[in-house]
This record gives sequence, C-alpha cells and structure tokens, in this order.
Amino acid sequence: MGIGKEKHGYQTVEKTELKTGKPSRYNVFLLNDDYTTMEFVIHILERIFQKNRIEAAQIMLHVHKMGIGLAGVYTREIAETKVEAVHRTARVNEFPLKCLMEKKND
Ligand code: TYC
Repeated sequence: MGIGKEKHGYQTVEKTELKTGKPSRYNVFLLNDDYTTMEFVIHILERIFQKNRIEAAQIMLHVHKMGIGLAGVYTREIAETKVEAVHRTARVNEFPLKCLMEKKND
C-alpha cells in the first residue's frame, strides 16, 4: 500500500501491490424445479457449462432426484457470469430454472 498526498485533511491510500496467491474458487449449482424441462437443463449444461451430452444428462438427473447438483467450479467473475447466463437464458425461455454460486473452503 502506498500513502498518497494529504488533501482536505484525509489521506488517500492506493493499493499498488500485485495480488499474490491463488484466486478463490466457487461451486456453481443448479436447483431442481417442477417446470423446467429436462431437455432445457441438458442444453444449459452443454452450452454454458461445456459438458458433453452424457455428463449433462447425468448432472440433470442428479439435480432432478436430489434437488441440487454441481454444474462447475470457477473463479468468482466467471462463476458470476455463468449464473447470470443461466438466469437470462431461463427467463428468455420462460423457465424458472435457478442457479447459485458458493465460495469453496480454500
Ligand atoms: N424436475 C424437472 C422435470 O421433471 C427437471 C429438472 C432437472 C429441472 C434439473 C431443473 O435443475 C433442474 N421436468
């Protein structure tokens, strides 16, 4: 941290050091509901989470049976973008599909 010029009685403090260490990783989960079609969830897993059709169908069935399932693990900004992409695509297609992210214990 560098201490800046005094101005109006306050000190400005700038962060100038580069980040060190590994970025935190986030689990991105899909949630079950009664209305989204199985085919649409598979499509989301293929297009947004880069799963092949077999993996996508397995994850979808897990969510369908258990209520929640892991779609992928990403750094914060990428996880946020995936969650938004799921919600935007679901809304456009009038499905209530929900997705959430949770910081992993690092
Ligand atoms: N339960 C849905 C159905 O029976 C399928 C489904 C699976 C929905 C996974 C959402 O994240 C989900 N049509």
